[in-house]
Amino acid sequence: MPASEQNLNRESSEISASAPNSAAEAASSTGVAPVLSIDEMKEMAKTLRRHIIRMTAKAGSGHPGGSLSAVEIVTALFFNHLRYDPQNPHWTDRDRFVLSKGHAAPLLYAALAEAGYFPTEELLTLRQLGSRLQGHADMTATPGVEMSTGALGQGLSTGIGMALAARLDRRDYRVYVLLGDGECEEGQVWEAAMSAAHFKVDNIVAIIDRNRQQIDGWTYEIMDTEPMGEKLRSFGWHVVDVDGHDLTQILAALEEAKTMKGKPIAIIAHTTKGKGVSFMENNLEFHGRPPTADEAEQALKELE
Ligand SMILES: Cc1ncc(C[n+]2csc(CCOP(=O)(O)OP(=O)(O)O)c2C)c(N)n1
Ligand SMILES: [Mg+2]
Repeated sequence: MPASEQNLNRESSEISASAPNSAAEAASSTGVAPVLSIDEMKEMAKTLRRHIIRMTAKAGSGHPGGSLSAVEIVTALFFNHLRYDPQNPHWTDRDRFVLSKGHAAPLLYAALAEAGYFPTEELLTLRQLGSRLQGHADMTATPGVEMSTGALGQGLSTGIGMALAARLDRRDYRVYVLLGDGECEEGQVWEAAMSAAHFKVDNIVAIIDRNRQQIDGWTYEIMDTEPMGEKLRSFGWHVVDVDGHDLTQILAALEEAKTMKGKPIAIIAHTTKGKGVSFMENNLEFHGRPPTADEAEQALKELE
């Protein structure tokens, strides 16, 4: 039986998130994260998009729109910028990535698999009973998932906790939190924003996927979050705007963030929901509906 099938057929009891066997194992890195060129990252972005289409089509449920909009953000992080070790997910000095918009789990799983945390064949078990790839990110189930998310509004708070822990422990890892723009309507996001500035947390980067849509409408219709940059600046953040589909701009902003002292950094990434598939772009329907078999076929053709 090919490895892919073996994986799909594994019982849930055989699949458990990899935990460190000892404190020494958690402390030391045994592998390296990939660092791809811009051209290689463009290919990787397409690969991640194809995974998202296949996974959600096979599962018959899931959130393709908000997964597709953040593909370049996650590609730049996982395949060029972040420090981590897929062989040792609990390595103490790894950078932390928190997917606060936890419904974009298909994107996170696709990146984790391509980064080497688990086999890519496992991606097709998305949302199956017993799979460790559930509909929303679960830190107790999936290697590489730092925080359980899906209830929107909480990721920035937990990310700040991780960043403050680094400071207390005198470690230089950094924390990256990806938020949705609709998610930013949650009050907790602004409590977190206020505390990050107050405590001068400069080892955290909040990246806002500014696709201008949420579950059932445009953000300006449901609850206008503009001017997002001015709001964050008034809370004491350093804010950078980028084209969220331009890898060079995203990477430049991430590098700029590393130089910031005494202030938290927000990157507002202007994106298109459903990016990369013509009939999904800016189409609210695909926030939480998977492609049908025919739609998946057409999408995959566009992503060749
Ligand atoms: C606390 C909470 N309220 C409501 C939801 C239901 N919900 C899931 S996704 C979503 C819209 C999120 O929009 P946005 O943050 O803009 O995500 P994106 O556009 O990136 O998919 C909502 C309301 C939730 N997951 N958590
Ligand atoms: Mg949105």
